[in-house]
Amino acid sequence: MTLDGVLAGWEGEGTMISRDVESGAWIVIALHSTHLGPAGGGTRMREYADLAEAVVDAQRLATSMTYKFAVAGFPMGGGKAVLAVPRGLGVEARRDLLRRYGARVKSLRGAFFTGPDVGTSPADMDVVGETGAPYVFARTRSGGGCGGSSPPTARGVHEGIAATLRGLDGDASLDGRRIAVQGVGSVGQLLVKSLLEAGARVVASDASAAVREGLRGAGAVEVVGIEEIYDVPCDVFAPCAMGGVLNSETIPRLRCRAVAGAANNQLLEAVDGDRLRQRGILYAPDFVISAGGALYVVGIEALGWSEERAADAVRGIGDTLLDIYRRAADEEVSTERAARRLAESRLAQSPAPAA
Ligand code: PPY
Repeated sequence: MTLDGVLAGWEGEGTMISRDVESGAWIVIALHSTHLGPAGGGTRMREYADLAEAVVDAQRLATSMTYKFAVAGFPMGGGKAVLAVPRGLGVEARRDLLRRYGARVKSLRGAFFTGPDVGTSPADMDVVGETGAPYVFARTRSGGGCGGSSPPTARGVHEGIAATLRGLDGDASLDGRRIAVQGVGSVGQLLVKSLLEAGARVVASDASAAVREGLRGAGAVEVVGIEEIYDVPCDVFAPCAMGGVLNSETIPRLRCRAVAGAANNQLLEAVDGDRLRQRGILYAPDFVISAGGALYVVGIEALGWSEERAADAVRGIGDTLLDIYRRAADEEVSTERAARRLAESRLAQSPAPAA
């Protein structure tokens, strides 16, 4: 798609694009909605084929953040930033880019809050925060933040998988269940660990051959190739890598009873939610099950919550999913559509409800 088409076709509030001349990176900040509060969302850093692809990614991720906060009843809107970097960016150049990016975030004067995402870490947020404070969340603990969003994201997904199993057959126990995890990155590896501790049998894959080798060496999980993960017979398929993995090519191959994982934007198109429903596969909408990091970080750093209260919000993801599964069954729609309806009803309430 052309950049004109991408920018014209989005229903969000605005997309800001700036060129970081020194590094050759593009800085894309997409603000989808500030209706319920300032737009919050992580900063993704990776290489893209072109600027249009980076903008589409930022916009889709920003939209998902609006839904994520709305379903959770948080006074926050949805946004996302993408740093589309050139190949081979050096450590120093990367750090300088993060500092200039922080200044860009600060120039928005609080319309956008950010934190880590794919390709950035809490330590990176310390650097962004040098110029972007106070609009930078999930810094390291020594940097004054809550230490990152991956652990609460993984905890929320674990709760969500258990709730999804309960939704399937009334039993939330993970003991003896077979779970296929796609992507063993910062969230996926924590999820694999907690699933194993709960007695699940884990089959895993990762795009990196080195990561697959490491997993094989550790011996606790069965490792399959990146294409084979879709064909694994299992109770739950847990996408924890990139978006768009549930589509007309992959859905017919799935041999799972449910899909419940951490990745953002798992469905390539909304109709893929219907495809899953037609196949009788229970789908945990990604913007619900992956919200743990956002809820924990925003709860603690923006809303002044205690760790206990934030942990309760993360645990609540399980009940939220069960509520959505009931609504979907009652309304005879996909779980994706039921979750969107719930978010849209919250967005229609004005002023924003207090969290
Ligand atoms: C996500 O859940 O995908 C996020 O981007 C989490 C988030 C939200 C707000 C600030 C930092 C990270």
